[in-house]
Amino acid sequence: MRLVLLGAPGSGKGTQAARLKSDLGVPHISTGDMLRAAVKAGTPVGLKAKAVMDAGKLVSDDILLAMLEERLAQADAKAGFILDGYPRNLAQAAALDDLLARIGKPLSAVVKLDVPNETIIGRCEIRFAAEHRKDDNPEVVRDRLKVYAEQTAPVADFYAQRGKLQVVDGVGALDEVTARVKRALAAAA
Ligand code: B4P
Repeated sequence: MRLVLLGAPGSGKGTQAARLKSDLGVPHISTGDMLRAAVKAGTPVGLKAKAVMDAGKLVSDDILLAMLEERLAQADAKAGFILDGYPRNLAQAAALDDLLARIGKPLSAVVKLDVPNETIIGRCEIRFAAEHRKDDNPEVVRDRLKVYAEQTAPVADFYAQRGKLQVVDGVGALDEVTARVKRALAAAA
């Protein structure tokens, strides 16, 4: 299974990917987690990414593609992957298509978690209070939603035009949302 999870920041991509990975027997690859680990470790990528992430903007496409290529080349990704947070704009979607075509492994499915902005703002407020992630600050969340609407929302159309997109309601108990994603994957198979 080579799955892309799409959705606005805070729509639950990371949460659902973590629940699906053992079922699907593939790793959860989160570009947000990879960038946060690079920031924490103070690597050259992390140093470049920190201010951009704290402001809720997108880190450069070159950095992301290099990071992703390296990750997909690792042994555990041979069986497939759940990609969470990538692609985030049309250039990244085209780069991913090229990369997967080169290795002869196209995507199996693309699932978008649909969650209204008010719900997202509420979820990020709760996480901000608990974890103090700078990009969960309510003002930054509004900026991230703007970046999402302008740059990431067209990625869903990109996959819809290729007949790959399944849209799932991302509001509800975690188990309910997981069950909806599984049903969407079964329908896509
Ligand atoms: P991400 O790490 O991808 O953003 P996220 O907010 O964690 O989104 P996610 O949808 O995974 O939400 P989660 O499950 O955690 O990106 C962070 C930043 O990294 C970006 O802004 C950007 O700067 C950079 N970046 C990453 N990828 C990039 C790329 N490809 N190109 C350029 N830049 C990139 O859920 C959020 C909260 O909601 C959690 O607290 C969770 O507990 C809660 N929740 C989830 N599901 C729920 C439910 N059903 N009900 C109630 N609460 C729920």
